[in-house]
Amino acid sequence: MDSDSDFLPTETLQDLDAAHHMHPFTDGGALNAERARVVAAADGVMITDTEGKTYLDGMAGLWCVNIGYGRHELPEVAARQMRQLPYYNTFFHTTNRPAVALSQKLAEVTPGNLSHSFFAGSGSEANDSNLRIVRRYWEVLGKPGKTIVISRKNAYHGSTMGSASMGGMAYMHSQGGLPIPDITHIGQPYWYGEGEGTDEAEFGLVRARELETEIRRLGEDRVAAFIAEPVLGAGGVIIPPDTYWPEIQRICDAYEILLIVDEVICGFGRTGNWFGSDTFGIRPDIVTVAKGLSSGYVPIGASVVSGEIANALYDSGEFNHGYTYSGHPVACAVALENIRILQEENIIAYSGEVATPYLAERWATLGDHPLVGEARSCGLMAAIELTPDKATRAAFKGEAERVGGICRENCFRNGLIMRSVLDSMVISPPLIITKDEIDLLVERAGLALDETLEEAARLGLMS
Ligand code: PXG
Repeated sequence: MDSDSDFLPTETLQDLDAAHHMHPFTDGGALNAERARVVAAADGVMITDTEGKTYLDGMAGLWCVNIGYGRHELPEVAARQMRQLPYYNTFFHTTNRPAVALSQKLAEVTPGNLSHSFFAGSGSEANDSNLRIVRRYWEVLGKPGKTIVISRKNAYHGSTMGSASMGGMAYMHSQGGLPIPDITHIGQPYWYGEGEGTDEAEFGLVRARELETEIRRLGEDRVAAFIAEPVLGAGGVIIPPDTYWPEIQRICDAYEILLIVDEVICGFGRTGNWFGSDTFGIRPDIVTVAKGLSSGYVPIGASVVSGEIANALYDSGEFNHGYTYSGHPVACAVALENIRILQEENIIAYSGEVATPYLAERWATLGDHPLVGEARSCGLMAAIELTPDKATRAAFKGEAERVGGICRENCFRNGLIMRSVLDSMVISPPLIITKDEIDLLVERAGLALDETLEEAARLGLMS
């Protein structure tokens, strides 16, 4: 980058950031007391800040840089596309080469019979599209009463009014008058946190059957769809018991409702297969994709739907929905190049067959740490649950989130980026992470845990 801000000292950048930049999901007072970390460059699985400190990025940015940083092919494709056709819309009976090619490619790689893509600029936008798509679908089929979307508590589906309403984060609903009408939430398959004293397989069935109970409570003629992530990501890498998804699928098949699988995190290799739906044997009617679709190099999202849904929407006049950047040629070209690299370099096979079992084995060793109640992983997403008492899975004294926050800071100090979700720690590294880098990740996580244990004891947070 050759802009003036490249040459500004870190402190000036931090002052200007504090003066003019509003950060997402951020307590401004807390941020400005500490100052923002200015990230300047990245390569492979490592990022570097303006002070020259490097970190192993255990989060692949924000669950998205699946092919890793520093691939020169993507900016080259972007520059070529920008020179040729930087923008054109896909409204008014026009299209462009990258949008055509990407929609064809998504029909090839997405699960089952999904065949048509409706493009968006992000996962949130794509989920807002989904809300309108499923309601319009039933209206066209002569069932306009089917408007309710059932989702789950603690789900994350985005930050717009529709997607945040489908999300199940109570702290998000508490600001801005959410959820919007006709969205309900059932329990999540979080056995460690909510299934105490129960058999894990049985708990999976119980949580799945909440969907059936909810459909019956509302009336099948009122329910449009169920939306869920294969593994809840932002909610804390909640991996469902093996019994969960087959039962959900049975219920979706037994009732006349659509199944929207939000693959924004799980898609493009995160769970060791192309899609979380492949890993869990799910047959979606719609998938939401974003993040790994472009490995985060450009913003893009999409709703990929079955031919049946696409035809219903197309054969009934105009579907009054779309974004300026639906089918953006540069974003589509970059996403296509990202998928080419994933396919030609067998990155998903590597992550599933080599990195996944190695991470599972090394990550499980963190479960022996006195501060860890459970270590779990699915593909290249993983979590550890922090607790002062392994046997009882007790909570820490004081505010939830405090010990998680301490651990996150200790990770940073040790050159590792892990995200905290309340008092659990999660990772989602680039899929290209090597065995040596997995060793380094686990080693640094272990050091951070040691320091966190010491600090939590000193602060009297252990019960
Ligand atoms: N669905 C899922 C499953 C997601 O994880 C979205 C939709 C929304 O995508 P966009 O592109 O609109 O952000 C997401 C996004 C976190 C965190 O703190 C996770 C996300 C976004 C921001 C923060 O873990 N996931």
